[in-house]
Amino acid sequence: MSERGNYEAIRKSILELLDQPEYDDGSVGPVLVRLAWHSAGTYDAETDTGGSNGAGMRYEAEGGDPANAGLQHARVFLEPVKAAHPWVTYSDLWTLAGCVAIEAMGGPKINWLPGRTDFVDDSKLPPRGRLPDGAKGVDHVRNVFTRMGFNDQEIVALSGAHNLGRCHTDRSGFEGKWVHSPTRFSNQYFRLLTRLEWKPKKLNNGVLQFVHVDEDLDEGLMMLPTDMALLSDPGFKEWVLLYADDKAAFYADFANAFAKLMELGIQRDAQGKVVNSDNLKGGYHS
Ligand code: HIF
Repeated sequence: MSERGNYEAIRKSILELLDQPEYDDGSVGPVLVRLAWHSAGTYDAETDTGGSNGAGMRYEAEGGDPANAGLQHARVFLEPVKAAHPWVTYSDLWTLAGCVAIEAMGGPKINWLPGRTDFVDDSKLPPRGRLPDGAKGVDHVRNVFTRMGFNDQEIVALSGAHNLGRCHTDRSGFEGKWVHSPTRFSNQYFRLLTRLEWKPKKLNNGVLQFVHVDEDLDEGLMMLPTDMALLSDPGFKEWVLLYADDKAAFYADFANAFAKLMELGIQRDAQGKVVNSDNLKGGYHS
């Protein structure tokens, strides 16, 4: 029997590649989560453009957006999975990999559905500049995520993903990780955001971030200006405080918000079948 449509096989292949002792903190999980989110986070609800359909990051226009620096590593890690299961679309593979990584790192189960296409619909291509800029503040964060269709509560729930992974000077200009265990999903990001004292620090490259030096561990943790923005706005802060205290609420809300992120721009019928992928006009295939 053909393996086509067996997403359990894809999940298994993804799980097998997550642990990479030589890479960052020992797992490619975090960068796969960032790939999944950046593939979807170009969405604009008003014009119904952008989103994960089309896997546009394969091409220079989107892949070369400075906001996507470093994600070529994530795509390369996933190439063996694509080679072993050529029937899976890149857009399904990248979004599923992020969800599998979240679950494998101890996060909630994300309700992921297949059916995305790799046909590129020229009329749906997002311009550069749709992804958020970590150097900015409250209005920027709210504008970018409202454009995708998220409310304040969902924005804060999503933000808990910065529990995972780290910043790299050669990718974003920022440096360091948000929590001490960056390959373990938890609500520690919110706990540290609310309980530690954060001080602005200008890095040698001129980039401004916020730092907390943990004397016991002699290791600094960091926050982006956009992370700090969640504390300075009452509409965001109430959710930060809730998620710092209530891990179960965070897991439940995060799972819903991340599943919604993965679905941006994907239209399904009542059976869950994608209705806007098979008959795209004027698209081209990779
Ligand atoms: Fe991130 N994010 N993100 N992010 N992000 C980085 C890294 C990760 C923003 C900026 C950055 C989300 C929202 C925002 C992850 C997941 C999510 C980096 C560092 C920056 C600068 C990149 C590097 O240098 O390698 C901004 C401004 C956001 C809007 C507020 C999402 C909610 C938190 C949507 C989300 O899921 C993950 C995971 C990483 C770690 C990647 C790694 O390589 O370890």
